[in-house]
Amino acid sequence: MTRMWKVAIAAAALTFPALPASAAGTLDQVKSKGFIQCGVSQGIIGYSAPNDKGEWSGFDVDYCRALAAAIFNDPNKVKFTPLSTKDRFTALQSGEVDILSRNTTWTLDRDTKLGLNFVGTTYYDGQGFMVKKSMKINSALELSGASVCTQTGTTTELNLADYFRNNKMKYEVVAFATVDETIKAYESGRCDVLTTDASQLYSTRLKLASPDDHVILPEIISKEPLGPVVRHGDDQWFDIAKWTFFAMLDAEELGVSSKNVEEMKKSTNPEIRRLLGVEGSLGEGLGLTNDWIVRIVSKVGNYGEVFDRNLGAGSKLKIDRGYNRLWTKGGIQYAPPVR
Ligand SMILES: N[C@@H](CCC(=O)N[C@@H](CS)C(=O)NCC(=O)O)C(=O)O
Repeated sequence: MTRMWKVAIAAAALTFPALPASAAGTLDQVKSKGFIQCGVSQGIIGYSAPNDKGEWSGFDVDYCRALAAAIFNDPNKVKFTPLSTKDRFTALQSGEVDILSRNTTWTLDRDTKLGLNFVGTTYYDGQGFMVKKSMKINSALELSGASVCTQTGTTTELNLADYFRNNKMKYEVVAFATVDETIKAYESGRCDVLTTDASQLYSTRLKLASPDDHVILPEIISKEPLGPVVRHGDDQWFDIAKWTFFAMLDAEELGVSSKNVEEMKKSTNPEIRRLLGVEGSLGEGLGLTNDWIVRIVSKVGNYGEVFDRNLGAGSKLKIDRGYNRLWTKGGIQYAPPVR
């Protein structure tokens, strides 16, 4: 192929992201390279952050580890690409990553204009505000005239504009490309307020020199359904991505966890037998083995376990499950059945 053609095809792939050559057969490509390339954030405690040894952990990280467990029976067969808000979608479109698992809000615009598919809502979030306690502010409605730090290329910026316009309040936006710059600017007093998804405010507060000097205001001004994203054009990969998430929810609902999964294989409950591949051949439909959910749950855990250790009671963040409780426990997390 001449260089001119290569350039033309690369340009077409970016213009019509539904058609990149790399989109079809992601499972086969992943299998042949031996790992999943997973796009994550650049460092948000609880979601995706590397430790001193460069090992990544977090809620978004564990989703990719669950995919790796399902495919390779090894949660470590993942490489992580930290991506800024600005670069995250192009990295997926161009094939630099196989999947994006990076606190990304599902919106109509993103779902239809980028050549991408949203896998589901792994975390129901909403946008909030943080201010210094010394400001003695109790409500976001007292923020007229404030300067607000945020990140570029986010839904956060758009909601901020809507909220202040709707409430006829003035504000000045100070936007940065990275989370570290945003936090630094807020901490050094370049702005009065920091705004982002509420869960991230808790994690961001932990990064500040004196977290107790900052408060999160009660208002939640938007819906931020966060979830993984894949490219258009590869339904098998899309199915694997969706059902990995659903399997983790269904496992929690059926009381199957990393602690009891081996024991549960002996269960007489038909739903549990299907979930664990003791009966039926549901994994084959995805191009995986029939024990694919056993692999996920034994190596990574069910949804509740993953939530708890990264964001909930078993983590530093201690975020309440809230909407992210199962539908059987008063929340809105509801997965289609494994059958
Ligand atoms: N959920 C929103 C906001 C997501 C977002 O990226 N927020 C920033 C603010 S803390 C962030 O995660 N930064 C981390 C990073 O850039 O690595 C979206 O999808 O646009």
